[in-house]
Amino acid sequence: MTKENSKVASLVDGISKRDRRSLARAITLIESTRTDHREDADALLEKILPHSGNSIRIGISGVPGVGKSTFIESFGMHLISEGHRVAVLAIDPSSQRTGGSILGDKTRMEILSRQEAAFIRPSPAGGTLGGVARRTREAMLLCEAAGFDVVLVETVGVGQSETAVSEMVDMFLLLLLPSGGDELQGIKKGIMELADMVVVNKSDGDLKPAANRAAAEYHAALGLMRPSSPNWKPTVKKCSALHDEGISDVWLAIEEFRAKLWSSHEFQDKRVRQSVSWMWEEIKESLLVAFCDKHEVKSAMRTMESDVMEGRLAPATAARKLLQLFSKA
Ligand SMILES: Nc1nc2c(ncn2[C@@H]2O[C@H](COP(=O)(O)OP(=O)(O)OP(=O)(O)O)[C@@H](O)[C@H]2O)c(=O)[nH]1
Ligand SMILES: [Mg+2]
Repeated sequence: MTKENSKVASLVDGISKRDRRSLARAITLIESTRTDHREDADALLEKILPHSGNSIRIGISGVPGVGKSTFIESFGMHLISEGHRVAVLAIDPSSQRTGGSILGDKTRMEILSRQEAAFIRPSPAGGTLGGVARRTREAMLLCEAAGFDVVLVETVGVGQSETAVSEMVDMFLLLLLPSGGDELQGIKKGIMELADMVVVNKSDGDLKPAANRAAAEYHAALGLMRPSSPNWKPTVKKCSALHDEGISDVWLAIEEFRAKLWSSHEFQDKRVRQSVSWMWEEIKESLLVAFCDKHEVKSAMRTMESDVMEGRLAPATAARKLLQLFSKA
């Protein structure tokens, strides 16, 4: 057995024994961009694939400060008390800043992170959204193989990453603040449309009446949207992550969602569809990297770009010319 293979074998062994350190090392391996690491990562993924998939994958999004970390801590502890094992992954393509505010300095989910039945992994630093999304998908498979039956994928609700997350999970949960109409305007309609469940957080103390109003407004807004599933109408829940209120209700609704989609086979079909589109995403991402790396393309790219900018070349013509350079042996 070569050195590389024995490294992969020991990671596979550790993961099958639910060893969190092996899982963490395996994720570091798949995050590496080194070619030899990539080969090991592929070998590892092939080995663990038959043991993956046995979880519910939940995307959690919301603007900074809405209480994602507080919610995940409270929700995670509730799940553990019911015998589940919870993995938390984060997607934040901007995380080269400070490691991002996600899982950053403010709330570290300190209680949850100390649990044997929890695994928390911050967003891989740097890279494109496509790259970060790809590594998170693979990390998700590794977590499942390590026996985590609930996988939470957290993202900040400010950009495109919600779409990427919603495409890799079974259910997308949007956390919102207890404020009225203006708030509703501030949330991009597109993001609301992704939500299978809206949770109004901070429904406590003085904020309770506002939370009730907001929940009613969101309920009405969701009613106007065409549901993306024939088997599920997006619901609105209220909770206080800080005071652990309404958290078990959220989980009950998630279980109902899973049961409904499972019995209608929508759950399974969605996973299959996601796998195929993941393959194509992977092809696109890899082709683009290879394209930009090719010497002939690199040296012509700038000129082509300025030709397009100054109107000397039609964009499609420039693209075709560059593609010809790429496909030349
Ligand atoms: N009153 C009240 N405050 C809450 C609740 N949940 C979170 N908070 C507070 O809101 C602030 C932000 O909470 P976080 O959990 O850090 O929010 P976040 O969405 O993770 O923020 P980012 O990581 O910056 O995106 C903190 O001061 C929390 O204590 C809640 O249910 N009720
Ligand atoms: Mg946070």
